[in-house]
Amino acid sequence: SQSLYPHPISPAPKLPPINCTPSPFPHTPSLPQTPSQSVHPFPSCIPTPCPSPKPALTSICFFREEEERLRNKIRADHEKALEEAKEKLKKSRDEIRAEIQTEKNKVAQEMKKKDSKPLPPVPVPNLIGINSEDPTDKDIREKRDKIKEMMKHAWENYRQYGWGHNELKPIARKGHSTNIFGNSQMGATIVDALDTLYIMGLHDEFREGQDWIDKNLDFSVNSEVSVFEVNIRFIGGLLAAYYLSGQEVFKLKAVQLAGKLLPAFNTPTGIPWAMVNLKSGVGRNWGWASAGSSILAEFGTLHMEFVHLSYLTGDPVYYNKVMHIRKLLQKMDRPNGLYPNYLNPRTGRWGQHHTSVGGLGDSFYEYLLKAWLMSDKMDTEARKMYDDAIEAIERHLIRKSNGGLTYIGEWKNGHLERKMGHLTCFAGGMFALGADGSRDDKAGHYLQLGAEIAHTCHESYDRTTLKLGPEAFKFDGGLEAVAVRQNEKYYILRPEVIETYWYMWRFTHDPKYRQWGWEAAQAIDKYCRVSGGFSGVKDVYSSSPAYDDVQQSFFLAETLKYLYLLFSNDDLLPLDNWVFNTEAHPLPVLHLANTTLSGNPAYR
Ligand code: DMJ
Repeated sequence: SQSLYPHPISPAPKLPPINCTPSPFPHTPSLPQTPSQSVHPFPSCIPTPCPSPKPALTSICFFREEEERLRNKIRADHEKALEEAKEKLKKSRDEIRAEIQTEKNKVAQEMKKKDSKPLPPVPVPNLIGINSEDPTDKDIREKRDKIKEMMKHAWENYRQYGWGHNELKPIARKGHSTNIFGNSQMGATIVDALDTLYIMGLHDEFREGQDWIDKNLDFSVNSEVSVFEVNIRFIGGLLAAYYLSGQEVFKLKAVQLAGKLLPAFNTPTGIPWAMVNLKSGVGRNWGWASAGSSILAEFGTLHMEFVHLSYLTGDPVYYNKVMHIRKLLQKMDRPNGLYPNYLNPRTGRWGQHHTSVGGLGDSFYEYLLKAWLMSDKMDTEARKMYDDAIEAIERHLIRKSNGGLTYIGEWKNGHLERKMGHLTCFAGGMFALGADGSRDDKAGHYLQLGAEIAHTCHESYDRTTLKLGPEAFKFDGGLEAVAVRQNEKYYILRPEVIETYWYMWRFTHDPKYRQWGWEAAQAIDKYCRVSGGFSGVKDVYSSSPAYDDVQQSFFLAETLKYLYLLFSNDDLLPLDNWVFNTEAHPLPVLHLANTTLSGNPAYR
């Protein structure tokens, strides 16, 4: 804690006499910074007056004058400090306290000014499909209107009961947060929901959100946050809001926040910590992660946002950080060609050899594909890494159950666990999205694989009482797509299954995907809607499930957005022009011929 009183000031120090042996390096004398650190350039010397006019060899004289000048300056500074201290001590405790506060405010103001300097202008990418006509089919229009009404219900209640908090407790009707957002009220739901509000045409609500962000979103807080979550929800959300609306404030906030995440990369390998304190910059990993490791799906899900940050600021620092991660991964051996979920950021070695396309691994694979798409298919290195990874996944993790359901298991301790997570269901959409451009022109195969995963995940919903999917489901001992353990039976408003329906709809226009999406929307409205918003449920096999009392921010960012897009025309955010980050925030494809990013030929 800061003392209110200055340290007692001692009288001006006695300086050593001037000495005269010239320094062996007369042009680079180490001039004293403070009396205690001073290194005298003349170890033994007797003062002599300077000759006038100066002879040619005047270096000794020059240094003596310089020494004299410094001596006088130090003395004057010291006396000034002494006077100021005496003056200060005459003041009351409260006056001193007030002065300190004023000084602090001044510094904070100046930092704020520095932080909000306008960023250099960059060519705006070609933004296509921000608006679209209403669907002509009345039934589809009505379904879309229903999704919009659900969004309004979620937003209104958050605004009324949780405004500024990260999330909402819809039953208790108050704010909610988890440790991924640290201990601050950073309005996660506002930032995450912005682009959904925008594309739904909820412009008043969008403006409310913008106003809150402008006035209240502050990142100089002493709060330890998840680098991954803050990146996908906040930076992704702010960037998407910027591109859609053109409002500078979102770009500025995204860049300010990114600056606060950078210290997380200060590890011996450059693989970032999972968490960083936004104020101190101190980072660390989750206690539960294998041997102090960072998580593949966390450090491998920064690429899209960081490339956009470099694009918008002209500063390659963000791009370099994520390319460094990629290079490091490329050099590493991979057991069976698979990427383990854990990597130690101190040693650069893998932790436990667990591999998953669900939690802990999922969006790493997604971002390899999307890095390629986002670069207008120029970043072929990313595409190759994706193709290699997917081939290994197909070989080792993808199986067909006895009942004919294709599933993606998890590699653990040398064997395949026949369990699939709700999170893994996003992969159906990913396979479909990556079909075009696949190796050996296996587009048909990957579209088919996407359809099979969509079918399996639909079965996991259909085999429950609530018609909502469990967190994890098994294909073992006669079981097919059902959860076994009580703690895997919950549904927390997750988007992945609906996300896959939407991608499959865009690529095939098979009406069953709209049908399945509508079934899910109705089930959510029936079983998760409460008067104070939407809540997760603890058991999808129970006809009267308990609520978990959390309205997740990704429900507004993803679940409702994918549903809305499922019942919209394809020219709303077309997939040739937009790439959705893993939190469903759309970022435009960058035709980067006109940027100065270095390092990867794709960006020259
Ligand atoms: C979201 O935050 C993102 O989709 C993330 O990639 C994983 N899961 C949640 C939603 O389930």
